[in-house]
Amino acid sequence: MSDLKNKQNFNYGLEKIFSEAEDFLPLLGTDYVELYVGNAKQAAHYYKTAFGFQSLAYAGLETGLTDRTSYVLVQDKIRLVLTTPMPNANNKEIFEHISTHGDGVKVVALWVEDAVKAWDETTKRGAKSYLKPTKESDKNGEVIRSGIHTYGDTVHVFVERKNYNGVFLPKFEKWQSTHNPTNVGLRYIDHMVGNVGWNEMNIWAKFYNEIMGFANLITFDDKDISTQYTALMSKVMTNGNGRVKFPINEPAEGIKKSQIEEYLDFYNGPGIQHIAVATNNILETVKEMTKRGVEFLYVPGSYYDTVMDRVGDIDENLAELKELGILVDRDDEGYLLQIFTKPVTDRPTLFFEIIQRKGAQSFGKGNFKALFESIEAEQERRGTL
Ligand code: TYF
Ligand code: FE
Repeated sequence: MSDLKNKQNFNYGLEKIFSEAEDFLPLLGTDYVELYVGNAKQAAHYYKTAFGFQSLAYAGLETGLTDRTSYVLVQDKIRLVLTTPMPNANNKEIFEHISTHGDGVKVVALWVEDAVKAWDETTKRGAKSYLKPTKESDKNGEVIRSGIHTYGDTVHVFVERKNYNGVFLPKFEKWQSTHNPTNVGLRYIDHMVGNVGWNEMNIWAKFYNEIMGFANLITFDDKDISTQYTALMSKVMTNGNGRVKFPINEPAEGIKKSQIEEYLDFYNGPGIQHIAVATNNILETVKEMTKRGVEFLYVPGSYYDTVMDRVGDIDENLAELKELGILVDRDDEGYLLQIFTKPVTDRPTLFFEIIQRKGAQSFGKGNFKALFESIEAEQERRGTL
């Protein structure tokens, strides 16, 4: 934490920052992200074909699981689980999640050394339990999972897998698929952003601070994040070692309806807005994803007329960035390249960000205006602005 603390452009001092020894919720990283979807088989095909994920594990009728079917996909450190309910009396939660929200993120699972302690420490600070510590085992060892509720119907599951060497979790089998597209260079989850309701950002920032020991890394108010028409506010929360970052957005007043309100209307409440995944070569990654049919937000060519004045020298070729619509921003430490997909579901809810960091640890504040104008153009087409 100490090196992060020295960085001038970040906003410390609002809350207590926990040193490593005091960190009551040490996180090793993101373990997996689970989406509840209407058709897991087809979603898995999409994320493999278009996003370059590989088949990892499967659980369903063939493996003795009767209430749901789950496909687990992997790309470097990212694990994506796609789950759909089967006719069964015990899984109302999954049916209701899909009918309320459409396809969306249910579980942001966090990798821990001790899932019992993670549950004890968070529930004693006021977290609402989702899953009491539960041991599951098979011939490959034992996994302990526990979980708590966060905003909306989203949950955090703590996964302790130090005594496990199976392919994913007990009850899952290795998935041998005949369809194995190559990866597109996605490496790890950089951050996952939640949209919460009006005036709820501070409530959830406080939740991550007091209940999960996170600190506020940066705050963007409605002056930082607004266009002529719409506004929002955002607080980036980070865990002690910086491996897990959760920005939280809330809508702000503008002349027109902000993208956050649009999300809340279509998702029927708070939830995960975007998953940002890191690559070492954004040009290649985006070229490949575009070829495979992923749709990215369109950025007006005029963005590239002034970008160099703002960011100075960069390694990449401007014409190539322009061709793909990749955005660039610089801070005290370096620069970053980022691009946003259009929503990946029919509802204008969940989307992905592809990000390449070259020193910069910030979030692309210099791109907010151009980005939000692109999003407004999409809202306009949908008639939801
Ligand atoms: O995660 C971030 O902060 C950036 C910018 O609705 C951003 O990716 C912020 C809000 C938003 C979309 C992107
Ligand atoms: Fe982001």
